[in-house]
Amino acid sequence: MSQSSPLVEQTIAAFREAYGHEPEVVAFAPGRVNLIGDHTDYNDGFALPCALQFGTVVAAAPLADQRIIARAVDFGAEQDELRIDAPIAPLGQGHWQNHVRGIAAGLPLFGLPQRGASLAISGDVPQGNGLSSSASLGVALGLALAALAGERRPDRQVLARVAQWSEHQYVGCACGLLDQTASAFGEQGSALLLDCRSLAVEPAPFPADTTILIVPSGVARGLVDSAYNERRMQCRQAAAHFSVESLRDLDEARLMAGQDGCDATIFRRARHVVTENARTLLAAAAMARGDLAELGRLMRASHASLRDDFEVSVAAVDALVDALNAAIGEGGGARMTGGGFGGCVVAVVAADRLANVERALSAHWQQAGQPAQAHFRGIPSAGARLLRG
Ligand code: GAF
Repeated sequence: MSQSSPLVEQTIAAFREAYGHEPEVVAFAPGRVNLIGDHTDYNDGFALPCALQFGTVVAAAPLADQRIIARAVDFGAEQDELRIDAPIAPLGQGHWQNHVRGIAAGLPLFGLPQRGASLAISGDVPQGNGLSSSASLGVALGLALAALAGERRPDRQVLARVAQWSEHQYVGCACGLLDQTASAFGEQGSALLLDCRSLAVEPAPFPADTTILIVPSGVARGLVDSAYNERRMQCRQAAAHFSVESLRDLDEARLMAGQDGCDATIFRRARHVVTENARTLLAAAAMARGDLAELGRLMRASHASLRDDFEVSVAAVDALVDALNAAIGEGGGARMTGGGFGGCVVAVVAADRLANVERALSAHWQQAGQPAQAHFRGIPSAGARLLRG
């Protein structure tokens, strides 16, 4: 994302039109796709996401008073206005304004500065696909507001935490830190191995000649409306049953030893997290060796576990994953990605399998009797940054 990209130009133009002058700061934060390690982040586990080429742009300039005025370019130029020298109330669930309000309320709590500001916001993360439009919005807002108040290089971990706090307190989703960390720390050409306990982030470069394909399933998802928060509670129940601080502390032997007396659903939730953590570490090692066959095997097993043990997949996603995996063969793999309940499928594909995969996708949509969903390549991209200011 550069100063001259259409999204950035459009946001700056909208800022000018709304406020009659130039923005002082322009911040960008990307969306992400997760290759493996889902529903592990809030269990202190591992994940392997990759920041993408699209995200949210926030153009900002200081105001002389303590107001924040925010204009959402993508929502018919709707505007929100709040004061940062008074308690900031959330609106009802589902309002975009809650993201702005949550970040404005959260920044001072995490030691980051802010000041009165006028903002224009626009994004190009495909909505409802589980590609973290929400985290990219939160991180971009935090960066823009902190930069405007003089902190141009805020600690990226703190930025991620503010955005997560805002999701919990203002947006209504008890998410982990996966999405915000990926958005803040993204690296060009690389996925990221996240340890959600120590918060260590390590680059995991892609093997040469691989493509990341992102294929929408046609089933839109919504984190808050879904059973996401319920899954998080079930994981806490599982940790209590196994007497561990979090499911990260459980290994397969202890899991099996503690099965007696455990509710069958709670046991399956725990089994997903334990096995997914192990798969994620193996997947990072397979990427480092350039072993696409092993990466693909792990992605398939991850999908089966999310479908059967964690029960967050849907039939349309399962069918798409099966069609992709059949066409990919040993040259990579495909799985659902993110929170689940619809959204898109991610595939890592060796260059020599791509033509086969494209053919299989056309056949899949025809057979499903559905309009073909446009798929696209994910480009592993850098994390949140200032484009101006
Ligand atoms: C959503 C959440 F926001 C993340 O924190 C993570 O739990 C993910 O679902 C599942 O891995 O994106």
